[in-house]
Amino acid sequence: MLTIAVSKGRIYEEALPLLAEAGIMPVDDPKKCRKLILRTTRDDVQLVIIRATDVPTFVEYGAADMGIAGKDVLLEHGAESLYEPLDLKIACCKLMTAAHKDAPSHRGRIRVATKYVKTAQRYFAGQGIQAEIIKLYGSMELAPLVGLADCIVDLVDTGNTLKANDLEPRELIMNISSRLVVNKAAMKMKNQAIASVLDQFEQTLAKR
Ligand code: PRT
Ligand code: MG
Repeated sequence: MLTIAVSKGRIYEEALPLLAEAGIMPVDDPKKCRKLILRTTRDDVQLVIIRATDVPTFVEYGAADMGIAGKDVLLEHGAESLYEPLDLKIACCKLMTAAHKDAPSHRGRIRVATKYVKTAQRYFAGQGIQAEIIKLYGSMELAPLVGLADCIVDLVDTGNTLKANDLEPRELIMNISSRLVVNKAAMKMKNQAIASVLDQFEQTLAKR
């Protein structure tokens, strides 16, 4: 049995066509049922539906053989323990700094609100900027508005969320897309099954 970890939401939606090309179609719809393990049209493949940030953990421990996770999540998790053989080029966005539209560009020590603590630390250190990082779990956009932070580090797609809160994107930290990750032991033990799925994903991507 090959177990693939996927998060509900945009990654799931954008992964479905890729999976379908590999003959993997979930039998249940995770939006309509509460099942966390989804059987598929392939008897030898099942999906586990988990939080986006948990995907690297499931794959690292071998609870899932493969997974689909955003590069943002992988950077923050530290992905040395996983193979990352394929950029699936889905759920694309940008990891950026953002600040109030009227705020001056930062000088000296700054406070940054984000859920990407390690990635932000690495980024500001690389820029030679002294940053105090404040960990939040959501609604980062609020932090500059209420004086909790000078700026935020968050994902930006259309920019509408920033705009709606009088913020603007400032510096690009990284272009983000979702990656296929594979457990290192599974890569050896289930090589044939994994290689064939990888192959089919690659062929589909090449056609896009
Ligand atoms: O929602 P949950 O708490 O379960 O977890 P999650 O937010 O990590 O999951 P989900 O499904 O929202 O995102 C999963 C992955 O999708 C992320 O890890 C990214 O790799 C990718 N992705 C792509 C995005 C976006 N685009 C995105 N725009 N994830 C989040 N956003 C959010 C962003 O954080 C901000 O709040 O959308 C808002 C900005 O969008 P715009 O269009 O207004 O700029
Ligand atoms: Mg979300």
